Amino acid sequence: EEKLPNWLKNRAHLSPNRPAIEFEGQTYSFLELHTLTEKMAGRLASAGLKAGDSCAVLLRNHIDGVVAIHALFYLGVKIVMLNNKLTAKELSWQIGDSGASHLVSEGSFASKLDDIGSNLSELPLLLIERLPVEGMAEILQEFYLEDTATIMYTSGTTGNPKGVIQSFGNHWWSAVGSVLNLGLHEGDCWYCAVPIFHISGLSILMKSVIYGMKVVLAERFDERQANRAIQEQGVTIISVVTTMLNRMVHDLKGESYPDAFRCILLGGGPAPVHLLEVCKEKRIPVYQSYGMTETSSQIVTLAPEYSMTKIGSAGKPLFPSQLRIEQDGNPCGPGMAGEIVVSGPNVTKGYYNRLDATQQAIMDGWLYTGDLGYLDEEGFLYVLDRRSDLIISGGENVYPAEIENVLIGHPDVFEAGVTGTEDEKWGQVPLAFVALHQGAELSERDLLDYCRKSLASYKIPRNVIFCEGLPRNGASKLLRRELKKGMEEKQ
Ligand code: S0N
Ligand code: AMP
Ligand code: MG
Ligand code: MG
Ligand code: MG
Repeated sequence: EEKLPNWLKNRAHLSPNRPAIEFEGQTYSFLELHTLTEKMAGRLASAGLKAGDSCAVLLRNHIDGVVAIHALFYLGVKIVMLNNKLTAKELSWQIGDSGASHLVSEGSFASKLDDIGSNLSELPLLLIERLPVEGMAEILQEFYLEDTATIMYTSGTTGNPKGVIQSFGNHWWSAVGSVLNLGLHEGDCWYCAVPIFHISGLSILMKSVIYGMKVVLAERFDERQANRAIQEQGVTIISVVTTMLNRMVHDLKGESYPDAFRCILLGGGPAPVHLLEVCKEKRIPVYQSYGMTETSSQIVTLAPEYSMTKIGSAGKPLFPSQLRIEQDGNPCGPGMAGEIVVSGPNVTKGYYNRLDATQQAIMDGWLYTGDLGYLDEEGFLYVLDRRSDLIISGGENVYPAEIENVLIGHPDVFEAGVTGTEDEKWGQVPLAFVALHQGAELSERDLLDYCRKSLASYKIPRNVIFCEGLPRNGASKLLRRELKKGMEEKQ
């Protein structure tokens, strides 16, 4: 079995004095980060965590969160990364599904933690600021590439979210694939304002220890702060979703970025061509990418030399990865649209405890993404459409089925359909179409308040449109893409 020396420990051995991470004005070297991590590992071990456990974590972007994540790796504990925007109900479901033995979190989530505690009364909760003062732990000296490092939940087209298994090898090869494309410059510094519970953020932490590169971590995204970090604090690379890039460009106005700033890695959803053109005009170095939780971050990226001539394309696969377009089991030629199918050592082995979903998505080592696209004559990928009705709002995934299930749960609701609608700020937001039971009376506001108990705020429909019935095909399957047609006709 292939293994590598414990990443952060090894990095602290090789380049102890290099800056590892800056948070709220304080910079920690790799040696300091390793020392903090060793201590935290000891404290987590005294609190009961041991090798082979899986542990759910609910954390902010914070130095203590980064230390906690590394400490769990040191202990050989699999980490279930929880999206901190979710409601207690959504979180409880994921924690239960993941089989996590503990929940590691922090006091700032107190009210959510209370509710999770009443749903999962047996689950031990460890607050990182209230761990035993010290403890000794046996630290993993090596990471086996096959071993599970992290599990991240993504919602499905129907039914419940699935835990994507990411191995140490997936993370390693993702970091290697990225650097073989972007290169590594002396003094590189990556700005992380994307959440560390998403692979967009976690992959930056992985790159930091693997490359020996500094990260500037922001607790939350603020466009002025991000622009200032680039202009004044030596940031050379930043990861963003479209909403963030929009806000940064707007905030920049007539100002520009220094020459040393070399890459805005844009991922997590579609990029409007007009925004890419504005960036091109302003000489803002945007690298479009295509990737997903299942590929442990970008798997396709537009290389520097093509960023201007192939505008709108997501680029070519990273060196360790492969891609093809398929329709009805046959490969598509250039220009022909079909499903995007990918493979490589960064691609997940499957979903936690979901053999069916895994076998449906992965065949012969190839992942069927469900996304639609085509390759041009030179092999550049153009993404045309997202997997089954997926709505992406500000880089967060919203599945219509998940919202529909909540809406239908209301006693006055007979049937419900959800679709995405364009939004200038978020790209898309969900829009609900609802038919009530005969004689029922229910206001939009009451129905949305009802949704708030179950759904994260970014999943709450922008509006509810009450209607007589929903468009269905002969087999009575809901035709989500026709929901808005009815609306246009009525207006
Ligand atoms: C866009 C962000 C930063 C917005 O957050 P912000 O401005 O801090 O909002 P809040 O102050 O928290 O809330 C204010 C109000 O706005 C609502 N709201 C917040 N977020 C959203 C949203 N996404 N959609 C709709 N509404 C939202 C709040 O609800 C609140 O309203 P009220 O007051 O009514 O409650 C933030 O959303 C954000 O960080 N987004 C990015 C998330 C992300 O990283 N997604 C990527 C996930 N995908 C992947 O990781 C795979 C691809 C990948 O790896 C990648 C992606 C990007 C870049 C690089 C890579 C890579 O390959 O490395
Ligand atoms: P997630 O794993 O939550 O980040 O979701 C990944 C999904 O985002 C992909 O399956 C695509 O549907 C979508 N996506 C990612 N990159 C792009 C892109 N360049 N263009 C269009 N959609 C994208
Ligand atoms: Mg904000
Ligand atoms: Mg997403
Ligand atoms: Mg009902």
